[in-house]
Amino acid sequence: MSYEKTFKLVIAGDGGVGKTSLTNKFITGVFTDSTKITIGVEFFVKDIKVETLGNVRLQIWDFGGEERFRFLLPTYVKGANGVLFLFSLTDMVTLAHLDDWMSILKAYDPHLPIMLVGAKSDLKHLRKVQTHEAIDIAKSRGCKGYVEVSAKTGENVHSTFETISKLMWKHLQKQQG
Ligand code: G3D
Ligand code: MG
Repeated sequence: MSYEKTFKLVIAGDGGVGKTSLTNKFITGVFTDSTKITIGVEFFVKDIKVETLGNVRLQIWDFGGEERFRFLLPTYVKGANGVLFLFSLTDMVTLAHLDDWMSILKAYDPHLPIMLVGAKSDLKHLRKVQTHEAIDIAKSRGCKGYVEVSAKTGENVHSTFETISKLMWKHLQKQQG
């Protein structure tokens, strides 16, 4: 099987928003209640079949969002084809941090496809960010889409990776003219 469509996908966002849980759920289909803090960067590969694209190989970079690893970020986004920016629907501050990340990502590639992802959608009673607020922010910051996911229930997990795959392919084709 050939993988001409190999993408580097960066999972960005603050510590604790659910990056590792989402990645685990997507890769293994399992939600684990206690994830360890990600030190530096963790790296995964998953092959999927995407409607209209065919076989896609995703290299997923799950970043330790903790402040002390920030210095790694510019190196880490090098060669990225797309980004899922995660925030927790239970914590407005994690959404406010989108701008910090955007400046780093845009400096690397102003047209890099970035999807805004509201995580932990199952925690309805703890929700602090409304869907329309997140959509407004996604639009105003030039994100290519907005989706709400739950690594716990699996809601929208697979489709999120499919959508970003399509966006990355479109972007790559533009780059290659
Ligand atoms: P990070 O990789 O962005 O730092 P983690 O975040 O994936 O490590 O998740 C941080 C905490 O949030 C974990 O709980 C994890 O179980 C929880 N979490 C992640 N995604 C979801 C989700 O979709 N639903 C719910 N209910 N919880 C989620 P702990 O207790 O280990 O801190
Ligand atoms: Mg993590």
